[in-house]
Amino acid sequence: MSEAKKTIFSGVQPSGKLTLGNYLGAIRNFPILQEEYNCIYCVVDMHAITVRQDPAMLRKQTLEVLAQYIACGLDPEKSTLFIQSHVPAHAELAWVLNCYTMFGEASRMTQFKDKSSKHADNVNVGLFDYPVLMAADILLYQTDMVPVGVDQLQHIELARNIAQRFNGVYSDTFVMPEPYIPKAGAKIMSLADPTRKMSKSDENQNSFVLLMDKPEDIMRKFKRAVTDSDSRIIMSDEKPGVSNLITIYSLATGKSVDEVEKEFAGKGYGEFKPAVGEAVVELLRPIREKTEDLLRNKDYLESVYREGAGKAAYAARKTLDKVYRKVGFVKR
Ligand code: AQP
Repeated sequence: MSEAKKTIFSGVQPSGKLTLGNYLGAIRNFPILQEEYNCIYCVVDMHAITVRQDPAMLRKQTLEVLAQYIACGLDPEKSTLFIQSHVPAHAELAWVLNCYTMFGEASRMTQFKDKSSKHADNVNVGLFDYPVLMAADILLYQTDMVPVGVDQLQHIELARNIAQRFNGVYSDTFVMPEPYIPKAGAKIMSLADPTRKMSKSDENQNSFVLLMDKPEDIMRKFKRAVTDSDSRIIMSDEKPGVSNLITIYSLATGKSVDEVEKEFAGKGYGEFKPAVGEAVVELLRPIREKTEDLLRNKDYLESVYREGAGKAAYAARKTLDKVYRKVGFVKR
């Protein structure tokens, strides 16, 4: 990792299959950034256990996310790819940062409120502490920019507040991270209810598209996507379903919103929805095929995550040593 380049950090939870929302909002941007920056991308398995996971599934999904990172264009020679639980400094820094996070500010996190209502039988302390662990993930690597979907903005703001507080008490220790939010695709909406975010934990299987979905499933989901009774294909706040489909089609084909509106002027949903489905099938086909190939080569995946953890641990240790010294821990 060169000193001159700025650092990018981001992570994805292996808490289920990745959706088109995860891809368009976050992962799609990861490979673009790796040409110019020191990029560190993590599979955040420690975050995933804040809700109940089946252990065998969690192991499988962790490797799947790693394979999908590579299938989406991340090059392990250029970016550091690793699994969060392999670098203990994440948990160690999170503990210290807990002591610099106010209960009140953590209580305001909307994701905690949403997830605790979704998992009312398991509102554990880890779920509450999730944003502090995320702050540790980011601050450990002296991260300049964090590419995420818009739903993560509040957590990045909290990471900045914690960093500022710590820097204020002990002098400059952490770089202040900035969010990197894509202009389009920052919030892909549910296909079944376009007022809600597309989310892999949605009970309605037709509300989300998975990166590993078969073409016929993708086509079915788009044909059923909720729109409205006015059949014009235009971007408008009054037409959240159609606007969401236009965004998806525009990102999948590389056409601008204007071009899409012109292409479908005078045409109805009967033509538009299958066209979006086909564009997404073609966007995801190479990713699915490459992921399947990579998952057949476990030795290669293991070599990637081991080497990645080695590089990440080295960088993380430098920050953690500094933090331990500043708070007054005796040197080991
Ligand atoms: N619908 C979305 N549109 C744009 N970006 C999205 N992201 C998630 N959903 C959308 C972005 O994907 C990255 C990884 O997300 P994550 O796996 O850490 O978890 P999440 O945000 O909790 O995703 P889900 O699908 O909503 O999971 P569940 O259903 O388990 O809560 C992040 O950068 C996120 O912004």
